[in-house]
Amino acid sequence: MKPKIVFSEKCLEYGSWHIESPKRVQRAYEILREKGYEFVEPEPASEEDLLKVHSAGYIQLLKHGAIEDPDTPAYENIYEYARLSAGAAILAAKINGFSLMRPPGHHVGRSGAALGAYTKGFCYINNVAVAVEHLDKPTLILDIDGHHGNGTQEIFLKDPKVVFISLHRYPHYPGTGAYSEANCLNFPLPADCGENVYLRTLEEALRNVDMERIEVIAVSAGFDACAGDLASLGLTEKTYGRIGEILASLGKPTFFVLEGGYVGENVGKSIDELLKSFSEHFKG
Ligand code: Q9C
Ligand code: ZN
Repeated sequence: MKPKIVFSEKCLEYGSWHIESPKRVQRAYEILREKGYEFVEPEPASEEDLLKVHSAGYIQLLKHGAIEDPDTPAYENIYEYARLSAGAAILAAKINGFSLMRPPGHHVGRSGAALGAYTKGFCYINNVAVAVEHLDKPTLILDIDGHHGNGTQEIFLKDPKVVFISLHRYPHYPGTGAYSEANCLNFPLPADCGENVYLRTLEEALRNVDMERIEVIAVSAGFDACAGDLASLGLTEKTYGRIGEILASLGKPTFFVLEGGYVGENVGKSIDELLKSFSEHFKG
């Protein structure tokens, strides 16, 4: 059975002028609806869930909209939109589904911009981190967004229940992820390296993980490594089918949380390839 898509139209209500736009998610939603996926509605994450990841001071600033940076606007009601996106990640974790929500999350650390980066890169709450803390199980977080998941790394660095793997373009925004550190395994890749290099690197990355100790796989599923997108590594939607197969071969309960990916058509098709292939190959 194909994973269910966690989605609420509320996430389309704000920020139409930004590159991280409602259009990108709306187009992906339409494509997945046409492909016959089932959808479920999320609830907002509780403040208690947010405080497992973020500092009380940061949450307070977010509530008051005092978090603007050059990438990450202080939209009206952004706290509520971010809480719903985080709640969708929690629901995806519970049902092994795919959270198709915005705003994304992997660049925001405990108290704002992470690891020396100057901006939060369109992120307000680290959705995947909130879901992983909610489950509280030994987890592999695999970040396939084309940018380094610097916020997620900051949050889980040296956390014994998490292994974090990120494949990303380097040098590129946010400037981190050039080397591995403790439980955070980073695989910097040159611009437009292409599918073969990418998939070989992913397989090598996964060989570093003691899978016996992992109970859940959380995928920070960004699609801006697609050819022509913001962090292009020259991938196509077919590459995500291969990634789905590799993930399925690990045989663990798996959930997915949308990060970047700014061409809606590519995002929708890539999600379909990823989930179709994952469910075809998964033997749980
Ligand atoms: N304003 C995600 O994919 N680009 N974020 C900065 C100068 C920031 C990407 C360029 C890219 C952030 C979730
Ligand atoms: Zn990205």
